[in-house]
Amino acid sequence: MSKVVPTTAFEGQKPGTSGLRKKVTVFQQPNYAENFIQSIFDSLEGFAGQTLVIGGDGRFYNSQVIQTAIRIAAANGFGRVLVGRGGLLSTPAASNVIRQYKAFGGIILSASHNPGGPDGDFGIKYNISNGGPAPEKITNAIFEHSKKITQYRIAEAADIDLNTLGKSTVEGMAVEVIDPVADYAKLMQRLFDFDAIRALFQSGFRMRFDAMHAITGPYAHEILEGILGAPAGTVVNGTPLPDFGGHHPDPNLVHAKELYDLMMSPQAPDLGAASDGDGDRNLIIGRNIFVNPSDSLALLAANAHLAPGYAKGLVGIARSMPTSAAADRVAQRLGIGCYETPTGWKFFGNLLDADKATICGEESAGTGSNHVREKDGLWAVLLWLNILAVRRESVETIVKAHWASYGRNYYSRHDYEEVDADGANLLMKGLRDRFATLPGSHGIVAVDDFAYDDPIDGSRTEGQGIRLMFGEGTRIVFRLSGTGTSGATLRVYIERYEADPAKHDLDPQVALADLIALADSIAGIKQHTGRVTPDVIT
Ligand code: G16
Repeated sequence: MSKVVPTTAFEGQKPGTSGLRKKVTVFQQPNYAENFIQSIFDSLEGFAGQTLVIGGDGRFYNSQVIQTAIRIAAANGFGRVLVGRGGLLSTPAASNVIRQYKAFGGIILSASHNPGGPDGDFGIKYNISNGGPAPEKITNAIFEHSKKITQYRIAEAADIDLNTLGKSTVEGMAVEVIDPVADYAKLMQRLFDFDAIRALFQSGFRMRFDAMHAITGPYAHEILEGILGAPAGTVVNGTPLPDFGGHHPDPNLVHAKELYDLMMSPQAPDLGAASDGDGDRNLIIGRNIFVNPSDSLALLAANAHLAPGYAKGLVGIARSMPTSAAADRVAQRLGIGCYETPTGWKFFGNLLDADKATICGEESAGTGSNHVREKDGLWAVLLWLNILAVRRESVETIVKAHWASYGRNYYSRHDYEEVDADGANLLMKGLRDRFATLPGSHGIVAVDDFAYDDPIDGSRTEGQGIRLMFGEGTRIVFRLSGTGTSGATLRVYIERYEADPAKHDLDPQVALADLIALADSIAGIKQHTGRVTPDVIT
């Protein structure tokens, strides 16, 4: 039997850059998750009898909300739910399952790279039938509905056994517990030359993949060590834990410091890689060289033809606005389309569906392609492996040859995390108030607040980051993160293009030192945030 439960609306159920992310304690309030899930369904049409995919990154509270989502889906008339065993599905694997089984959509439970555990973060995201995050039209409708919701429908049924593969029913709705890895592994096998990568490992090539006790552990164990024959021990921290072992599952130079230190030491293997909480981000470090995500996007695009899945070439490259323009230079040389979108993978969906772009990427450690509609951490690692298997050069040699050929986009992102939201908003307002006077000072040639007109559906998105442009590819961008759960996180993105190979060996913090100082003096970072240094420098 289903029942209708009266409820009252919660404030602030507004999806951010990637779904609704809040503290676990917020989600644990009675009816909080129920309201949001019902608001999702109430904002959709035509799903009666259709398939819904449900999965999450295994963080604390994952299994409870999965059972709730199954019951609400049954009471709302879905015909079938596909759920990953153990309630697990990496975000890219969920995207693949939605596409492969022609599902109506999917609910992904994750707060990505944010910490987990009872005091950590939780999140709910809705993906549409193309496998990608819902566009703003839908997320806005969900938010509007969440403000006036008065009831939700839920089946009164026992919990599903999520740990056993197989079929059951909840009030006439079929529930299938599926292997979270199998379909994804097959997809990777179709895209990449697994024989070449296997031969690379056989030749003595060594890597370390840090799964950060998050979702990619089972995927990496099966694909890298199982199918590709990398030695046991290649994958570390490979068991997903509800609190990620107490760490931030964020593959950056602060939270994956152990991997970074190893890669800079004499014991470094040939490749170091990591992925985040829900498996869509990636970190790539060669022996002695960190590959920044913007460079990684450019390098993957320039070399993608070496992998069978991309042998025919790319139709276009898309990147988020704060991502460096390194990929634009590759697109230009290849003579293919190049697109600049706001931050958020959801903005790539239309370009991928319309076959305008093959590879997309973001400075926030996300790269992916038209194989799914999410960024894909393990995909990026496998493409790197495929390239290394064909070129048989070190990561450092490949990166430096790329810079020599295309020039180097010196790039860094400075994050001031969980600062006072009022101060951060004042900082942004202070910059906007000076739009008329900034050009002409400090070498600034133009200033704007990035806006995007989607070339496919014509929708417009405004207020996506303040850009101070200095000409010749030099710029400073200020943006407030849309993924944090307390206070505000200020991101400052700094970039300068250098064509001369003789000047490519600087530490980016040195190469960009004057711009970094200028960012503070123009925006008043210290004054508005009370912080002297960033929390994370990438
Ligand atoms: C999400 C989005 C990405 C975005 C990133 C950072 O990633 O999917 O598109 O670049 O957040 O966003 P922000 O700068 O607003 O914090 P993830 O991995 O957290 O889902």
